[in-house]
Amino acid sequence: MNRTPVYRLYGSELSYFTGKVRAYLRWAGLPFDEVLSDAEVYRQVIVPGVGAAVIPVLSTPAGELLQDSTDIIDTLDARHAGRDGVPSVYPAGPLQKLASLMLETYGDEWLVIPAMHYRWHHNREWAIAQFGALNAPRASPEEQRQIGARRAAPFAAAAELLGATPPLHAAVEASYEALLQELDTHLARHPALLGGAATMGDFGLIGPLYAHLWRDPAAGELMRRRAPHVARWVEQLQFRPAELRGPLLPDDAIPDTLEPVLRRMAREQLPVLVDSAHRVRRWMGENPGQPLPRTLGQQPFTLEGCTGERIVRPYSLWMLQRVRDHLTSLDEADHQRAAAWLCALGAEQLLDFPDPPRLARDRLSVKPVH
Ligand SMILES: N[C@@H](CCC(=O)N[C@@H](CS)C(=O)NCC(=O)O)C(=O)O
Repeated sequence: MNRTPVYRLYGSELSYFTGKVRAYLRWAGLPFDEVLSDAEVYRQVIVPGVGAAVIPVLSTPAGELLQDSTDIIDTLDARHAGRDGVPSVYPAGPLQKLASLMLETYGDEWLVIPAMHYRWHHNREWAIAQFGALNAPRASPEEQRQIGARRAAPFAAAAELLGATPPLHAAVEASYEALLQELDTHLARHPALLGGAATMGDFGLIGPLYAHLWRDPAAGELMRRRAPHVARWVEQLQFRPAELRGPLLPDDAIPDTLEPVLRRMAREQLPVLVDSAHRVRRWMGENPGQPLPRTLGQQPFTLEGCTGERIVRPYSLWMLQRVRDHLTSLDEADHQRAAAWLCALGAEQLLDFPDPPRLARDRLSVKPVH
Protein backbone atom coordinates (compact mmCIF):
# COMPACT_ATOMS: atom_id res chain seq x y z
CA MET A 1 0.00 0.00 0.00
CA ASN A 2 1.13 3.56 -0.67
CA ARG A 3 2.25 4.90 2.73
CA THR A 4 2.18 8.63 1.96
CA PRO A 5 -0.73 10.40 3.64
CA VAL A 6 -3.75 10.19 1.40
CA TYR A 7 -6.37 11.23 3.92
CA ARG A 8 -6.30 14.48 5.87
CA LEU A 9 -8.09 14.78 9.20
CA TYR A 10 -9.08 18.29 10.29
CA GLY A 11 -9.76 18.37 14.00
CA SER A 12 -8.34 18.83 17.45
CA GLU A 13 -7.01 16.90 20.44
CA LEU A 14 -9.80 18.48 22.49
CA SER A 15 -12.56 17.13 20.32
CA TYR A 16 -14.75 14.14 21.13
CA PHE A 17 -15.45 13.05 17.57
CA THR A 18 -11.95 13.79 16.25
CA GLY A 19 -10.65 11.29 18.83
CA LYS A 20 -13.09 8.71 17.49
CA VAL A 21 -12.01 9.12 13.85
CA ARG A 22 -8.28 9.42 14.68
CA ALA A 23 -8.41 6.18 16.67
CA TYR A 24 -10.16 4.48 13.75
CA LEU A 25 -7.66 5.71 11.13
CA ARG A 26 -4.72 4.48 13.22
CA TRP A 27 -6.40 1.17 14.01
CA ALA A 28 -7.24 0.57 10.37
CA GLY A 29 -3.66 1.50 9.40
CA LEU A 30 -4.83 4.04 6.81
CA PRO A 31 -2.22 6.69 5.98
CA PHE A 32 -3.34 10.16 7.01
CA ASP A 33 -2.12 13.42 8.40
CA GLU A 34 -3.87 15.66 10.85
CA VAL A 35 -4.35 19.39 10.54
CA LEU A 36 -5.34 21.40 13.58
CA SER A 37 -8.72 23.08 13.12
CA ASP A 38 -7.62 26.59 14.07
CA ALA A 39 -9.62 29.70 13.17
CA GLU A 40 -8.06 29.87 9.69
CA VAL A 41 -8.92 26.26 8.87
CA TYR A 42 -12.53 26.77 9.98
CA ARG A 43 -12.75 29.85 7.74
CA GLN A 44 -10.99 28.47 4.70
CA VAL A 45 -11.78 24.77 4.68
CA ILE A 46 -14.48 23.65 7.07
CA VAL A 47 -17.25 26.25 6.86
CA PRO A 48 -17.14 26.62 3.06
CA GLY A 49 -16.60 22.88 2.55
CA VAL A 50 -19.24 21.38 4.82
CA GLY A 51 -21.51 24.33 5.53
CA ALA A 52 -21.09 24.29 9.31
CA ALA A 53 -18.38 25.03 11.88
CA VAL A 54 -17.91 21.44 12.99
CA ILE A 55 -15.10 18.90 13.35
CA PRO A 56 -13.92 16.35 12.48
CA VAL A 57 -13.73 16.69 8.73
CA LEU A 58 -11.84 14.25 6.52
CA SER A 59 -10.59 15.04 3.03
CA THR A 60 -10.10 12.08 0.71
CA PRO A 61 -7.71 11.55 -2.21
CA ALA A 62 -10.69 12.05 -4.54
CA GLY A 63 -11.15 15.52 -3.08
CA GLU A 64 -14.30 14.75 -1.07
CA LEU A 65 -14.78 16.42 2.31
CA LEU A 66 -16.54 14.04 4.67
CA GLN A 67 -18.15 15.12 7.92
CA ASP A 68 -19.70 13.13 10.71
CA SER A 69 -17.60 10.54 12.41
CA THR A 70 -20.03 7.73 11.58
CA ASP A 71 -20.16 8.64 7.89
CA ILE A 72 -16.39 8.94 7.78
CA ILE A 73 -15.80 5.54 9.36
CA ASP A 74 -18.53 3.87 7.31
CA THR A 75 -17.17 5.32 4.07
CA LEU A 76 -13.62 4.16 4.83
CA ASP A 77 -14.80 0.78 6.11
CA ALA A 78 -16.72 0.22 2.85
CA ARG A 79 -13.68 1.24 0.79
CA HIS A 80 -10.86 -0.49 2.67
CA ALA A 81 -12.08 -3.29 4.95
CA GLY A 82 -10.92 -6.69 3.77
CA ARG A 83 -8.14 -5.22 1.57
CA ASP A 84 -4.45 -4.83 2.45
CA GLY A 85 -5.14 -6.32 5.89
CA VAL A 86 -7.55 -3.54 6.92
CA PRO A 87 -10.09 -5.03 9.35
CA SER A 88 -13.79 -4.10 9.39
CA VAL A 89 -15.30 -2.21 12.30
CA TYR A 90 -18.38 -4.42 12.01
CA PRO A 91 -18.44 -7.92 13.51
CA ALA A 92 -19.76 -10.62 11.21
CA GLY A 93 -21.94 -12.08 13.99
CA PRO A 94 -25.42 -10.53 14.12
CA LEU A 95 -25.55 -10.19 17.91
CA GLN A 96 -22.06 -8.77 18.18
CA LYS A 97 -22.92 -6.28 15.44
CA LEU A 98 -26.08 -5.31 17.29
CA ALA A 99 -24.17 -4.75 20.55
CA SER A 100 -21.52 -2.79 18.67
CA LEU A 101 -24.07 -0.44 17.06
CA MET A 102 -25.90 0.06 20.37
CA LEU A 103 -22.65 0.99 22.08
CA GLU A 104 -21.74 3.43 19.32
CA THR A 105 -25.07 5.23 19.85
CA TYR A 106 -24.46 5.21 23.60
CA GLY A 107 -20.94 6.63 23.32
CA ASP A 108 -21.80 9.23 20.68
CA GLU A 109 -25.13 10.46 21.94
CA TRP A 110 -25.33 9.73 25.68
CA LEU A 111 -21.88 9.80 27.24
CA VAL A 112 -21.68 13.37 26.00
CA ILE A 113 -23.44 14.14 29.32
CA PRO A 114 -20.60 13.08 31.67
CA ALA A 115 -17.95 14.19 29.15
CA MET A 116 -19.29 17.75 28.99
CA HIS A 117 -20.04 17.77 32.71
CA TYR A 118 -16.51 16.91 33.80
CA ARG A 119 -14.91 19.24 31.25
CA TRP A 120 -17.05 22.31 31.98
CA HIS A 121 -17.74 21.79 35.68
CA HIS A 122 -14.37 20.37 36.80
CA ASN A 123 -11.81 21.50 34.19
CA ARG A 124 -13.30 24.76 32.96
CA GLU A 125 -10.30 27.11 33.18
CA TRP A 126 -7.99 24.50 31.73
CA ALA A 127 -10.39 23.85 28.85
CA ILE A 128 -10.77 27.56 28.09
CA ALA A 129 -6.99 27.97 27.93
CA GLN A 130 -6.78 24.95 25.60
CA PHE A 131 -9.55 26.25 23.35
CA GLY A 132 -7.66 29.56 23.07
CA ALA A 133 -4.29 27.96 22.42
CA LEU A 134 -5.67 25.65 19.75
CA ASN A 135 -7.84 28.26 18.04
CA ALA A 136 -5.18 30.96 17.94
CA PRO A 137 -1.81 29.22 18.37
CA ARG A 138 0.19 32.40 17.71
CA ALA A 139 -1.78 34.79 19.99
CA SER A 140 -0.52 35.93 23.42
CA PRO A 141 -1.73 34.00 26.50
CA GLU A 142 -4.13 36.84 27.40
CA GLU A 143 -5.58 36.96 23.87
CA GLN A 144 -5.82 33.17 23.90
CA ARG A 145 -7.81 33.29 27.14
CA GLN A 146 -10.28 35.74 25.62
CA ILE A 147 -10.56 33.81 22.37
CA GLY A 148 -10.84 30.58 24.35
CA ALA A 149 -13.65 31.95 26.51
CA ARG A 150 -15.55 33.08 23.41
CA ARG A 151 -15.02 29.87 21.44
CA ALA A 152 -15.76 27.69 24.47
CA ALA A 153 -18.99 29.45 25.48
CA PRO A 154 -21.40 27.37 23.34
CA PHE A 155 -19.73 24.12 24.40
CA ALA A 156 -19.79 25.09 28.09
CA ALA A 157 -23.49 25.98 27.78
CA ALA A 158 -24.13 22.65 26.07
CA ALA A 159 -23.19 20.76 29.24
CA GLU A 160 -26.36 22.05 30.93
CA LEU A 161 -28.51 21.82 27.80
CA LEU A 162 -27.59 18.15 27.50
CA GLY A 163 -28.74 17.52 31.06
CA ALA A 164 -25.86 18.28 33.44
CA THR A 165 -27.73 20.99 35.35
CA PRO A 166 -26.64 21.62 38.97
CA PRO A 167 -29.38 19.44 40.54
CA LEU A 168 -28.24 16.54 38.32
CA HIS A 169 -24.49 16.83 38.90
CA ALA A 170 -24.39 14.17 41.63
CA ALA A 171 -26.45 11.77 39.50
CA VAL A 172 -24.26 12.34 36.42
CA GLU A 173 -21.18 11.55 38.49
CA ALA A 174 -22.74 8.52 40.18
CA SER A 175 -23.80 7.10 36.82
CA TYR A 176 -20.40 7.75 35.22
CA GLU A 177 -18.44 6.31 38.16
CA ALA A 178 -20.61 3.19 38.12
CA LEU A 179 -20.05 2.89 34.36
CA LEU A 180 -16.29 3.21 34.89
CA GLN A 181 -16.47 0.38 37.41
CA GLU A 182 -18.47 -1.81 35.02
CA LEU A 183 -16.10 -1.13 32.14
CA ASP A 184 -13.07 -1.71 34.34
CA THR A 185 -14.33 -5.12 35.40
CA HIS A 186 -14.97 -5.97 31.76
CA LEU A 187 -11.66 -4.66 30.42
CA ALA A 188 -9.71 -6.48 33.13
CA ARG A 189 -10.81 -9.67 31.34
CA HIS A 190 -11.00 -8.65 27.70
CA PRO A 191 -8.79 -6.37 25.62
CA ALA A 192 -11.79 -4.63 23.99
CA LEU A 193 -15.59 -4.58 24.21
CA LEU A 194 -16.26 -7.75 22.22
CA GLY A 195 -13.01 -9.62 22.75
CA GLY A 196 -9.61 -9.07 21.18
CA ALA A 197 -10.57 -6.52 18.51
CA ALA A 198 -12.04 -3.06 18.57
CA THR A 199 -15.33 -2.67 16.71
CA MET A 200 -17.63 0.30 16.04
CA GLY A 201 -18.80 0.24 19.68
CA ASP A 202 -15.22 0.79 20.88
CA PHE A 203 -14.92 3.77 18.52
CA GLY A 204 -18.19 5.16 19.89
CA LEU A 205 -16.91 4.95 23.46
CA ILE A 206 -13.44 6.29 22.72
CA GLY A 207 -14.97 9.67 21.75
CA PRO A 208 -15.92 10.70 25.30
CA LEU A 209 -13.47 8.43 27.07
CA TYR A 210 -10.39 9.87 25.31
CA ALA A 211 -10.63 13.62 24.73
CA HIS A 212 -12.72 14.60 27.75
CA LEU A 213 -12.49 11.83 30.30
CA TRP A 214 -8.90 10.61 29.84
CA ARG A 215 -7.12 13.72 28.56
CA ASP A 216 -8.74 16.48 30.65
CA PRO A 217 -6.74 16.54 33.91
CA ALA A 218 -9.37 16.11 36.67
CA ALA A 219 -11.41 13.51 34.80
CA GLY A 220 -8.23 11.75 33.66
CA GLU A 221 -6.99 11.46 37.22
CA LEU A 222 -10.34 9.93 38.23
CA MET A 223 -10.19 7.39 35.41
CA ARG A 224 -6.58 6.35 36.05
CA ARG A 225 -7.24 5.96 39.78
CA ARG A 226 -10.63 4.25 39.65
CA ALA A 227 -10.50 2.35 36.38
CA PRO A 228 -6.93 1.53 35.30
CA HIS A 229 -8.09 -1.06 32.80
CA VAL A 230 -10.28 1.53 31.11
CA ALA A 231 -7.29 3.90 30.96
CA ARG A 232 -5.21 1.09 29.42
CA TRP A 233 -7.89 0.47 26.75
CA VAL A 234 -8.10 4.21 25.97
CA GLU A 235 -4.32 4.38 25.55
CA GLN A 236 -4.23 1.29 23.35
CA LEU A 237 -7.09 2.41 21.14
CA GLN A 238 -5.72 5.92 20.72
CA PHE A 239 -1.96 5.24 20.57
CA ARG A 240 -1.24 1.51 20.08
CA PRO A 241 -4.33 0.28 18.24
CA ALA A 242 -2.53 -2.63 16.58
CA GLU A 243 -2.88 -4.28 20.02
CA LEU A 244 -6.66 -4.31 19.52
CA ARG A 245 -6.78 -6.25 16.28
CA GLY A 246 -7.02 -9.75 17.73
CA PRO A 247 -9.98 -12.10 17.31
CA LEU A 248 -13.47 -11.28 18.55
CA LEU A 249 -15.05 -13.76 20.95
CA PRO A 250 -16.06 -16.89 19.00
CA ASP A 251 -19.62 -17.94 18.20
CA ASP A 252 -21.07 -14.42 18.17
CA ALA A 253 -20.81 -14.38 21.99
CA ILE A 254 -21.33 -11.23 24.03
CA PRO A 255 -19.13 -11.23 27.15
CA ASP A 256 -21.17 -11.44 30.38
CA THR A 257 -19.13 -8.59 31.79
CA LEU A 258 -20.39 -6.27 29.04
CA GLU A 259 -24.02 -6.80 29.98
CA PRO A 260 -24.12 -4.25 32.85
CA VAL A 261 -22.98 -1.60 30.37
CA LEU A 262 -25.65 -2.54 27.83
CA ARG A 263 -28.26 -2.65 30.61
CA ARG A 264 -27.21 0.84 31.64
CA MET A 265 -27.68 2.05 28.06
CA ALA A 266 -31.14 0.42 27.96
CA ARG A 267 -32.11 1.99 31.28
CA GLU A 268 -30.73 5.49 30.80
CA GLN A 269 -30.74 6.28 27.09
CA LEU A 270 -33.39 4.09 25.48
CA PRO A 271 -36.43 5.74 27.15
CA VAL A 272 -35.10 9.12 25.97
CA LEU A 273 -34.80 7.83 22.41
CA VAL A 274 -38.38 6.50 22.53
CA ASP A 275 -39.63 9.87 23.80
CA SER A 276 -37.57 11.66 21.12
CA ALA A 277 -39.10 9.45 18.44
CA HIS A 278 -42.64 10.41 19.50
CA ARG A 279 -41.74 14.10 19.46
CA VAL A 280 -39.98 13.88 16.11
CA ARG A 281 -42.90 11.97 14.56
CA ARG A 282 -45.30 14.62 15.80
CA TRP A 283 -43.11 17.43 14.46
CA MET A 284 -42.74 15.73 11.10
CA GLY A 285 -46.51 15.31 10.88
CA GLU A 286 -46.94 19.03 11.48
CA ASN A 287 -44.08 20.09 9.15
CA PRO A 288 -44.18 17.63 6.26
CA GLY A 289 -41.01 17.33 4.21
CA GLN A 290 -39.05 19.87 6.28
CA PRO A 291 -35.52 19.35 7.61
CA LEU A 292 -35.62 19.09 11.38
CA PRO A 293 -34.16 21.79 13.61
CA ARG A 294 -31.08 20.72 15.51
CA THR A 295 -33.00 20.65 18.78
CA LEU A 296 -36.69 20.18 19.37
CA GLY A 297 -37.55 21.59 22.79
CA GLN A 298 -36.81 19.77 26.03
CA GLN A 299 -37.56 16.33 27.39
CA PRO A 300 -37.29 14.70 30.82
CA PHE A 301 -34.69 12.04 31.54
CA THR A 302 -33.74 9.98 34.58
CA LEU A 303 -30.28 9.11 35.88
CA GLU A 304 -29.72 7.15 39.08
CA GLY A 305 -33.27 7.95 40.24
CA CYS A 306 -33.00 11.71 39.61
CA THR A 307 -35.05 13.39 36.91
CA GLY A 308 -33.75 16.28 34.84
CA GLU A 309 -34.50 18.03 31.54
CA ARG A 310 -32.44 18.01 28.38
CA ILE A 311 -32.70 19.13 24.80
CA VAL A 312 -34.28 16.74 22.30
CA ARG A 313 -31.77 15.88 19.57
CA PRO A 314 -33.36 14.50 16.39
CA TYR A 315 -29.86 13.49 15.23
CA SER A 316 -29.80 10.75 17.92
CA LEU A 317 -32.61 9.05 16.02
CA TRP A 318 -30.49 8.86 12.90
CA MET A 319 -27.92 6.98 14.98
CA LEU A 320 -30.61 4.70 16.33
CA GLN A 321 -31.97 4.11 12.83
CA ARG A 322 -28.71 2.27 12.14
CA VAL A 323 -29.40 -0.10 15.04
CA ARG A 324 -33.01 -0.58 13.88
CA ASP A 325 -31.91 -1.21 10.27
CA HIS A 326 -29.59 -3.94 11.47
CA LEU A 327 -32.29 -5.55 13.61
CA THR A 328 -34.89 -5.53 10.86
CA SER A 329 -32.39 -6.97 8.37
CA LEU A 330 -31.94 -10.15 10.43
CA ASP A 331 -33.46 -13.44 9.30
CA GLU A 332 -36.06 -15.00 11.54
CA ALA A 333 -33.74 -17.20 13.59
CA ASP A 334 -31.24 -14.41 14.24
CA HIS A 335 -34.03 -11.97 14.99
CA GLN A 336 -35.46 -14.33 17.59
CA ARG A 337 -32.05 -14.72 19.20
CA ALA A 338 -31.57 -10.93 19.20
CA ALA A 339 -35.06 -10.39 20.64
CA ALA A 340 -34.44 -12.79 23.52
CA TRP A 341 -31.10 -11.15 24.22
CA LEU A 342 -32.58 -7.61 24.15
CA CYS A 343 -35.42 -8.63 26.49
CA ALA A 344 -32.93 -10.12 28.94
CA LEU A 345 -31.10 -6.79 28.97
CA GLY A 346 -34.25 -4.72 29.54
CA ALA A 347 -33.86 -3.33 26.03
CA GLU A 348 -37.16 -4.61 24.61
CA GLN A 349 -38.04 -1.03 23.61
CA LEU A 350 -35.61 -1.53 20.74
CA LEU A 351 -37.87 -4.25 19.33
CA ASP A 352 -41.10 -2.27 19.01
CA PHE A 353 -39.42 1.11 18.65
CA PRO A 354 -41.75 3.86 17.35
CA ASP A 355 -39.63 4.56 14.27
CA PRO A 356 -40.19 8.00 12.79
CA PRO A 357 -40.31 8.27 8.98
CA ARG A 358 -36.92 7.47 7.46
CA LEU A 359 -34.22 10.04 8.23
CA ALA A 360 -31.12 11.18 6.37
CA ARG A 361 -28.32 13.26 7.83
CA ASP A 362 -28.51 16.96 7.08
CA ARG A 363 -25.34 18.70 8.27
CA LEU A 364 -25.78 18.83 12.07
CA SER A 365 -29.34 17.55 12.09
CA VAL A 366 -31.56 15.27 10.02
CA LYS A 367 -34.24 15.48 7.34
CA PRO A 368 -36.88 13.12 5.98
CA VAL A 369 -35.86 10.90 3.08
CA HIS A 370 -38.06 11.63 0.09
N1 LIG B 1 -22.25 13.62 15.14
C1 LIG B 1 -21.15 14.40 14.66
C2 LIG B 1 -20.83 15.44 15.69
C3 LIG B 1 -19.62 16.30 15.48
C4 LIG B 1 -19.49 17.26 16.63
O1 LIG B 1 -20.40 17.42 17.44
N2 LIG B 1 -18.32 17.90 16.71
C5 LIG B 1 -18.06 18.89 17.73
C6 LIG B 1 -16.64 18.81 18.19
S1 LIG B 1 -16.29 17.20 18.84
C7 LIG B 1 -18.28 20.24 17.09
O2 LIG B 1 -17.51 20.67 16.26
N3 LIG B 1 -19.41 20.84 17.43
C8 LIG B 1 -19.77 22.13 16.90
C9 LIG B 1 -21.23 22.26 17.06
O3 LIG B 1 -21.84 21.29 17.55
O4 LIG B 1 -21.79 23.31 16.69
C10 LIG B 1 -19.97 13.48 14.34
O5 LIG B 1 -20.10 12.29 14.63
O6 LIG B 1 -19.01 13.92 13.74
